[in-house]
Amino acid sequence: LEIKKALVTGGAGFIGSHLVDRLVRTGCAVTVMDDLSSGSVANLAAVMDRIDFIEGDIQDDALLDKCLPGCDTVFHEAAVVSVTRTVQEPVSSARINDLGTIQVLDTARRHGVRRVVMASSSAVYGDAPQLPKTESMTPAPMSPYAVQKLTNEYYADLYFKLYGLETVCLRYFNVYGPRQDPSSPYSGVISIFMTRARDGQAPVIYGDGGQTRDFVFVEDVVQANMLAATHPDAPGRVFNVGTSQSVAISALWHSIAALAGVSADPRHEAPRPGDIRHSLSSIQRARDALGFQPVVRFEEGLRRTFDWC
Ligand code: UD2
Repeated sequence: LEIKKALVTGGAGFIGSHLVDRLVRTGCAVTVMDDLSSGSVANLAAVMDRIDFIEGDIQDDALLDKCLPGCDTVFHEAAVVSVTRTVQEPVSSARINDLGTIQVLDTARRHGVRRVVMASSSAVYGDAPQLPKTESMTPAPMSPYAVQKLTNEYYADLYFKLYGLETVCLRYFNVYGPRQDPSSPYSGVISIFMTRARDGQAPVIYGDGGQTRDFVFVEDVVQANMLAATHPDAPGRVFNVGTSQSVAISALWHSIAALAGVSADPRHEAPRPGDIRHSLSSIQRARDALGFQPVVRFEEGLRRTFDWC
């Protein structure tokens, strides 16, 4: 399958903008819709003159209607991406993450879009003890964010079965890389630790640092999106996107401190409420069905992120 024209919601964000870069490189027409609530046009600087950029919110159905004509593919990356914010604002975040998503799906259906690839999250697994997390496990959402993403998946499945809209959901694990905004207190631990290391400051580790995460480099996430958008076996399915390897948070700080040449000891604070202890993906389904294989090794990804930071 070929992508000729794509809409990327949230295309000015961390993950969305890398996806836009790739789509532009492959020669397809790209429209970006982003309300710039967490994204930034600076992320699109290299491609701005080759895309259509529409500033606006996915709840604005008239605007979505203008973006969709001629699109064969939609990548839906727009969301309130902070778990903490959804805990503080369950209603307004549901408007964006749930109603906004249904609006994207329905507009895509009405315009005869072939496929919609949606950003879901490993958050849907909650803190279930079974490792690695496989897509066949029963979800156990523990935050509004996780419930919202799981709801998105159910709608995606429904739109596939009910209307024949080809939908694919990608459950991202901990994505990292350049453009992950380090200034937000809700940002990913890697961008926070790198900013600290760069400034010669000690980081805060919540809990004992023995919690582990499956960190996947943003370019590998882009690869998963491209496969999900083009592979004939993808529609109607959910796929983990991770590396099947995990790193402890205290070891992560050691790696970053070594990269930066600093030796500050972390300060430990109480564990974050609701923090998951271990997170590790099985990516067998994406590998078997789509040929997905992450290629950026953790050391390389860290170095490339640090070079950017
Ligand atoms: C990630 C995703 C989130 C959701 C969730 C699903 C990111 C940024 N967030 O949350 O969207 O999908 O997974 O479970 O990818 N930590 C510190 N010090 C800091 C910051 C973080 O010790 O300054 C710890 C934190 O307590 C946690 C780990 O580092 O144990 C990772 O934190 P995170 O915020 O990067 O990501 P996570 O896994 O909470």
